[in-house]
Amino acid sequence: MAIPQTMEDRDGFIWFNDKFVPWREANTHVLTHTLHYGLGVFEGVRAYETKKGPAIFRLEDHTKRLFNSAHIVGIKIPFTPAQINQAHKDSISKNNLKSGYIRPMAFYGAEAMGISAKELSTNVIVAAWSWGAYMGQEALDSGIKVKTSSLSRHHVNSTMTKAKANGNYMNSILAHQEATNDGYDEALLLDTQGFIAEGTGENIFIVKNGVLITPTLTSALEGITRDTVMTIAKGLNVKVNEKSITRDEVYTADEAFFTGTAAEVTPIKELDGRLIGKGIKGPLTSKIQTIYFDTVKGDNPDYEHWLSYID
Ligand code: PPE
Repeated sequence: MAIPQTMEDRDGFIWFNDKFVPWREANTHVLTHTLHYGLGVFEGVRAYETKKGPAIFRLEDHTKRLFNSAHIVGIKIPFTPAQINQAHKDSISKNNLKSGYIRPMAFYGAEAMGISAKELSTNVIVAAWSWGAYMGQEALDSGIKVKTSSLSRHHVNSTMTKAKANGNYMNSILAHQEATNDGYDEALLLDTQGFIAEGTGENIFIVKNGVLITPTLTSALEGITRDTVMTIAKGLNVKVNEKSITRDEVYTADEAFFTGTAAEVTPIKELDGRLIGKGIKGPLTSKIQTIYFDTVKGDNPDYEHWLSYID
């Protein structure tokens, strides 16, 4: 029987502080500051196979968010955005990928310990590997079962959710564990006021009377897929409303779906045991999902400017 491939034991190369190192040698010390306290920033980016070869979707926007995240938490990235963009492209070509998921991350070194540590170096990696549908093809086709989490999304004045910061994901992992242990596919987190915030790694949309509704961004990540979907909706002349949403508004919505680089456009068929609409992928969700996949795969000339081909 084939031994399952782990994330550390595989062939390929990882961009690590401006050099490509063999995959199995891309290591860091156990006293690395970020490993102890979680202060680091990262992105999740996808490259898709197109007729003109692999293309990275909205690369510049992801890199901008990476630098914004670093700025929010006070990390200095010792590379330019152009260098990081190039590292993404090179990671795809160096690993001979036609498509894949790309994970850039900036993290502190092991020069010192303690929360007071100041003289820390910033390390940057960009890793790329093949990664299919985040929750499986069935999820994209038929939708998922979601549970409102007992855990709140971070308060706006706690870890600051506009930073895609490593430590924020402890909240996501705990919520995801709770939901999946209870037999659901994913969790939906409320903010500290009780309004809908986001999934553990996705923004949420609902559809009501033909209008697309999504929470304001006070306690959620400023999702790039969220922005893509809002742009697609405007192109379809569908009204988009950003506002506070309550969980019972989701129960009574006609359709609902999650968006994210990893999750793409994933329909939600039920929340807390209540079917949403007919409990299937709704018509507007379906239309947006189709346009989304056409867009990322380079089959939509309207949005080709979002693609960075590998040169
Ligand atoms: N909210 C959260 C909390 C989040 O982590 C993501 C991305 C989003 C919203 C959607 O953002 P965007 O990808 O820009 O549309 N989550 C990333 C990490 C997932 C993981 O399992 O790791 C992702 O989708 O790549």
